[in-house]
Amino acid sequence: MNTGQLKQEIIEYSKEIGIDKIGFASADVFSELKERLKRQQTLKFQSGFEKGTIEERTEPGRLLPEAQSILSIAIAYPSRIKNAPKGTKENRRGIFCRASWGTDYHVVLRERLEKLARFIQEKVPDAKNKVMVDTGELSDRAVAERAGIGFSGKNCAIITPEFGSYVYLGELITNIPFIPDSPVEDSCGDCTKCLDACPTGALVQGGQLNAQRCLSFLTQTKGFLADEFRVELGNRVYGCDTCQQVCPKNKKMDFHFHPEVEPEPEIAKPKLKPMLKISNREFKDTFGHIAGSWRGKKPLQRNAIIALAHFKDETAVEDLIGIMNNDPRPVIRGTAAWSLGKIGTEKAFEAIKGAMEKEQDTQVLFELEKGLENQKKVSAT
Ligand code: B12
Ligand code: SF4
Ligand code: SF4
Repeated sequence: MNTGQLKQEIIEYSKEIGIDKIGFASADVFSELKERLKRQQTLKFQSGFEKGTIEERTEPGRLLPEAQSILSIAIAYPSRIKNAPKGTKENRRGIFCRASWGTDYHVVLRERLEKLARFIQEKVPDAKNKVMVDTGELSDRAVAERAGIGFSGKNCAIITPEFGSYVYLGELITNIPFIPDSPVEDSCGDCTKCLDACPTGALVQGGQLNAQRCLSFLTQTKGFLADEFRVELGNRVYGCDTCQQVCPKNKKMDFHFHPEVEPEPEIAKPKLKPMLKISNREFKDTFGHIAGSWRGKKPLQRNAIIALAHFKDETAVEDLIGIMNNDPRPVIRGTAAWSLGKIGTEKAFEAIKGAMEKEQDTQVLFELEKGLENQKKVSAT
C-alpha cells in the first residue's frame, strides 16, 4: 500500500464530502497533555464533562490497540445570522452560542467521519478505524493541534488560519501509518484580548481555563447558579462566545458552507418568555435537534429566567409569578423568585411575599429572601 497516494486520495475525498480541513497526526502518546490534565485535575479546573481516564485520553493505543495515525477534521460554522431577529421590549431574546446553531454538530461530523472510514476501508480492506467527535476520550483540540489544523490560542480554542476558531473538530484513529503533517505556528503574540474580555476571569492565564468559572460550562449546569455568575450571564441561554468574538483571528470569519449548521434565527435567538412554559414535547420539537439541548430543558429555562432579570423585563412578571408559584422544580421556582426581585415591580414583591407563606423548600426560601432584599434596597434609595 502506498500511504502517500492514499493520503492524497483521502484529502481529495474529504473535500467532496464537505470537510473543510483535514490533517494527519501520529498516534503517539500525548505526553504534554497528560501532565496538563493531571494539573487541571489537581486544581479542580475541569468541567466534569470530559470522558474517560487521563490514560485513555492521552494514549490512543488504549482506544484502538493498532493505532498508528489520527486524522483530524474541521468543519467551519457561521458566526453571523443573516436577518437576525431583534429583541423588543415585549419580546426579549436569548442567545445560543454559535457552536449550537443548526443541526447538532455531533451528528454532522460523525456522518462525515463515517464516510471517510468507509472510503478508507474500501481502499484498505484490513484497515481498522475508530471515529469520535467531542464525546470520545481524546482531546479533539490536542489532536487538531498535532495534525496542523490550527494552533492552540490563549482562549484555549484551536484557531485555523483559514476559518479562525469557528470550527468543529473530530477525528478518526486508524492503524494506517500516514506521514504526519506539521503543526501551525502559534500567532497570539502579545495579544491578551480574550483574557481581558472573559466576564468571569475563567481564563486564568493564556491557554488555561478554570471550567468551573466558565459561562459556557455554567449555562450547562442543572442546579442553582451562584449569584456572582447570574449577573454576568446576560442573555446567554447556552454557551458563551465572548473569548472568540473578541479574537482578532476571527475578524471577518463567517462561513456558510454547510446548510446543516446554518442558524435557524428563531431558535438561535429565541424569545425568552415562551421558554418559561414550554412543554417537554414542544421543547423536543423546537430544540431537540440542536447541540444545546443535550442537558434537557431545565438549564435553558433557568438561564432564560436570569436573562429576563438582566433585561428587567416587566412584561415577564406575570409568567415569572406563575412558575414561582407552580413549577415543581425548586431551581426554577427559586430562580424565578430571584429574577422577580431584580425586576422589582410592586406586584413582583407582593408575589414573593405570598410565596414565602407557602414555600417549603429551604433553597427556594433563601432565593425568596434574596428577592425581597431588593425591595429594601429600592425603598432605601
Ligand atoms: C470539556 C469541554 C468543555 C468544557 C471545558 C473547556 C476547556 N477549555 O477545557 C467547557 C464546558 C467549559 C467547554 C466550553 C467550550 N467548548 Co468545549 N469541549 C470540551 C471537551 C469535551 C473536552 C475538552 C478538554 O478535555 N479540556 C481539557 C483541556 C486541558 O485540554 P484541551 O483544551 O482539550 O487541549 C488543549 C490543552 O490541553 C492545551 N495544553 C496542553 N498542554 C498545555 C500546556 C500549556 C502550558 C498550555 C498553555 C496549554 C496546554 O493544548 C491542547 C490543545 O489546544 C471537548 C471535546 C473533546 N473531546 O476534546 C470540547 C471542545 C473543546 N469544545 C468546543 C467548543 C466549541 C467549546 C465552546 C467554544 C462552546 C461555547 N461557545 O460555549 C466553549 C469554549 C470555552 C473555552 N474557552 O475553552 C470545541 C472546540 C473547537 C475549537 N475550535 O477549539 C471542542 C473541541 C468540541 C468539538 N469537537 O468541536 N468545553
Ligand atoms: S467561553 Fe466565556 S466565560 Fe468561558 S472562557 Fe470564554 S469568555 Fe470566559
Ligand atoms: S484574542 Fe488574542 S490572545 Fe486570545 S486567542 Fe485571539 S489572538 Fe490569541
